[in-house]
Amino acid sequence: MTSVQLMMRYVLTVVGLALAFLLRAEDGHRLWLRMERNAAPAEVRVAGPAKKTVTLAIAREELADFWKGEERLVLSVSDDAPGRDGFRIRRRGQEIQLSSASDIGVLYAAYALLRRQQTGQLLSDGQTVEESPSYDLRILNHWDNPDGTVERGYAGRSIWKWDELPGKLSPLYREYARANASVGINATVLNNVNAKAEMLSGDMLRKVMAIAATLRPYGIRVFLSVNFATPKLLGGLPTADPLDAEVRKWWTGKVEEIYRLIPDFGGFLVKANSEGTPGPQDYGRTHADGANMLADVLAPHGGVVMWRAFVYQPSNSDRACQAYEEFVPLDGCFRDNVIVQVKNGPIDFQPREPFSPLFGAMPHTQIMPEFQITQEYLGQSIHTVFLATMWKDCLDADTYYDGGATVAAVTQHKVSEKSLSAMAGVSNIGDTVNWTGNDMAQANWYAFGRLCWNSHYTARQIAEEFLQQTFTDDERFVAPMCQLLLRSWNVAVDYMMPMGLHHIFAFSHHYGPEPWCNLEGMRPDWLPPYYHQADSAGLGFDRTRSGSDAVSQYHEPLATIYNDVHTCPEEYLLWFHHVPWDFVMSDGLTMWENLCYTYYRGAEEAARFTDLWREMRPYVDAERYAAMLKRFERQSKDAVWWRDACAQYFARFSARPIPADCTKPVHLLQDLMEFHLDIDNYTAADMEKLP
Ligand code: GCW
Repeated sequence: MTSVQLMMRYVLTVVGLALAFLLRAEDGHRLWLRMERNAAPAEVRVAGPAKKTVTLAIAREELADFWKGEERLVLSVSDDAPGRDGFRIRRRGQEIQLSSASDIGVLYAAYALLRRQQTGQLLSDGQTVEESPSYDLRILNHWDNPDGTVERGYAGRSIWKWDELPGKLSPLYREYARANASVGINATVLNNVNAKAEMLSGDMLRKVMAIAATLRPYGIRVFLSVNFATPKLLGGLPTADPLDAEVRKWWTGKVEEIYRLIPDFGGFLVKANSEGTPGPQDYGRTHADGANMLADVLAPHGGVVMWRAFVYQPSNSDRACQAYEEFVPLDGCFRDNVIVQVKNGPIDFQPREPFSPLFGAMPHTQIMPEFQITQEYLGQSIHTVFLATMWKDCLDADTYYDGGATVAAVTQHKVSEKSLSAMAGVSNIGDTVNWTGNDMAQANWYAFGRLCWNSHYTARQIAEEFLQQTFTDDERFVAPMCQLLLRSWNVAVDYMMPMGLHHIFAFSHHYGPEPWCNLEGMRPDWLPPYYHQADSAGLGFDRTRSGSDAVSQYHEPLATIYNDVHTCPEEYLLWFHHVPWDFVMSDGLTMWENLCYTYYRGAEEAARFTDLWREMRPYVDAERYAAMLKRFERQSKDAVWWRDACAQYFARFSARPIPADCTKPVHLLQDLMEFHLDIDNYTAADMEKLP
């Protein structure tokens, strides 16, 4: 080896080591909070009497550590500042004042100021900014089990380390609290709605107390999911009948025990008489009887009941109609501290659903939306799908209640006398180093918080902010990636379930297509043919007035618009109609042709995402670049898998060829039908096993 070669090798080694160091530094763990710490603390003063709270100390420390501006910062809690967690930031010359009626409002102001710094939205002299949240309760729902597994979790195991608690506190708890506070999330349900009774044992409650204490300074209140049969399963009572005096007494004692440990405990989330969970109907009582009993027990302590409306039975009635049928007759029967929690769509977090008709149908009841941040039905932690677009679609949809009110307006009680508002998101968080498995899926956690805070934010604004803070503010990265994120939901819908198709997933794990899945003896409403209804005449579920009549659950003019195949929005066509294969759509092509072209278009766009990501290489650190590249590549392969499976499978019914200008399928239908993916909790290694 010549000395020049030796020298080169040395240089390369040093560069390699430096790169490796940088690479470790960017494992995604810091989320969107990647500010550099100041060498010397910035000047921050706390004014006024409420100086001493831990929350104010955190606000002060965050700004001292990360504020880079020349201005002095003054924090104050004062009655003339915005309340309800809101805040005011005012710049006067060389001073910036951050004030709120509460210390948590001041902390939110601190994070808002740091976000402005990170995204280049500095305050000019004399400028005042005031913010207050759209929803009172901005709450994550963890579907985490006491054994550390996470239902529909794709990012490792639960961050709650029950085995180590209460003695040992994982540093993750504080980091979690900080990340949530930075986007305004102020509540969390620690455990799965499919709740174990043991969650309310004395031992578990002491563990919950330890978590609550860590989250409290960041303004986050803890809630628990409860199993309705807990008085039987844990308390040894013969019944869990909500109208039974002993049952009520048991809950009263349990709730007192909880509040002795956790004085600011938030309340209960309940999944009752749903997918086999126990509930008041087991005793001939209604959802209102069940919810109100718990609400009465919690009320003296200021607690709330979130009662889920995700209910359906394997009956003859269309699954999409059932929640409405059960809940609307109960309108006005719920206590003031009950909120009925409604999934955004009438079925179940499908790639695209119309909004649930329960929004706008229960004016005398507090209703809250539940969104799914974890991508159970959207490629899990492999596919990049930015969900703010989908959630905005729901929040901005006009329910036509009382002449016109969006889902956001209805759930923020803009049009009723109710007061307590809330929005829930099923978390995508696990103990994997980057929290969400997919670095880009952090955007969905971020977006959920931001939309709870202000449902008027646009998906674009949220995507931009996220990218600037989490990756780089270089426009050559932000502009194209923002476009990608904004397209990503539509693209996923195109390659999975276009035109209103839904629930044609592989059984149980819901990753990949299985429109043919027809397991013998299984509930029909858990099988794809129930939803797509493909036959020689056409495709789609007839929910018109002559079908299941789901359309009539919507206010006019929507009912009529949805009912008519010619006016039904084409993105919901196969949701509301059984459409003939040759039905001519607005572009002049038949339904069958459109179906094929949409699948092909989705797959092509997914492939372009991978190409675009390759172009982003100069702007992204090596570790996140490589991890995301693997995922984008898999996503484009999956899109082809979906396309080939669905186009070829439905061709069997349409008896029409896939249009000649579509490329030849990559997979044979028979092979895809014989493939069975055996996964429970997805890991990156599983990617290798897919078609
Ligand atoms: O989407 C379905 C999921 C279940 C989940 C259920 C629910 C927690 O497949 O895993 O159970 O919804 O929301 O209750």
